[in-house]
Amino acid sequence: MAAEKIYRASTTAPVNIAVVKYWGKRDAKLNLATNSSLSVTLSQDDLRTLTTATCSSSYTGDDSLTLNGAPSDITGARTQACLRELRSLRQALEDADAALPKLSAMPLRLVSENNFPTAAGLASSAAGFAALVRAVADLYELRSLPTDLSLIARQGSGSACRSLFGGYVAWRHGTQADGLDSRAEQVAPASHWPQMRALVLVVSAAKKGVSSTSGMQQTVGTSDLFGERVARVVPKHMDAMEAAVAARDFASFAEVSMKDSNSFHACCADTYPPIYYMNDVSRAAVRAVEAINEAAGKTIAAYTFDAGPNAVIYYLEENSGPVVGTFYGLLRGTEGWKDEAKSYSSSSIQ
Ligand code: 2P0
Repeated sequence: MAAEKIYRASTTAPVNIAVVKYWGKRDAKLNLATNSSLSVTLSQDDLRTLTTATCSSSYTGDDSLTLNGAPSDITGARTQACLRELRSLRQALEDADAALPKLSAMPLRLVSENNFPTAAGLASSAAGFAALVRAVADLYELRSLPTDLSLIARQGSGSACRSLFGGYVAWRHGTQADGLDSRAEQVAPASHWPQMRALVLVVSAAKKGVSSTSGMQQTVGTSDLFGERVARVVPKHMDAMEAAVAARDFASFAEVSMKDSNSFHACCADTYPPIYYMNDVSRAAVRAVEAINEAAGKTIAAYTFDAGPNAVIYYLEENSGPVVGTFYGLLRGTEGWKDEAKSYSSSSIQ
């Protein structure tokens, strides 16, 4: 008897770094955000997740996931929600066409690999869930649009919905209770602003102390400043950021990025008890950006920090000399930097 066929699909998904930050959920089960956010997708040459999904009627047991070579728990509610939705879409195709193989009934084996530290504030869950959802969607030949897959990836990890697109991506928080309007869309492709670059400074590759999921719920529950951020600060930043991207206005892009990062970390500090993601090396990166901009006499660099100490510095290619040069000088010459910070090569946007 012929061996049972193994069905297979592989995909990669990129990391995205928000310039207007997602922080806070209005529905923790569906991962519905309290505010919209906007991110820039980094090149997969530097940071990406590669996921292969297979299924076969010869497989026995439950679905499984291998992450960076080690077995990983797949029974969590978020992963289960993604797989359930993808299976039910496949099931609908099979119900409509009896000739299709019954992939939805077969156990899934997922093998996933990051080329960067997991859970170190480098958006590994974003690339991870985006790759998982797209690999299974491809395996099941769903032909769904990225914005529809973003609804599924969002349930894995909020920021994952943005990693299904390249370039400049908005996640609209939406207002519906079912979350069907809480989805990502591309604001502009990378080719719209090809000079944009991101320098990722890995200050620490250790796992972060407070997970985003629990940190943001503590902020929602205890920070008064957070209400102001959601009601007034983020809507203003979203409008200004979309206008800055449309006009390729780097000074405005940079100002909004830095202010939004500061606002997010201020809300973390206003959480009770306070959450501190940035450390002394992060603060030295802020001062370095200020010094670079002062020396240039205009804004040529912008910092942003997620739920960890690592810095992402945005700049335009034409200014890579003063920006990257300054940071490499710091990395080489300063105690603390030399030991703690390891830079990824600067990344283009894809
Ligand atoms: C962002 N972060 O917009 C913000 C900025 C961290 C700071 O999205 O609970 O891992 O899985 O929905 O997506 C990190 O939060 O949280 C995040 P869950 P997620 O990129």
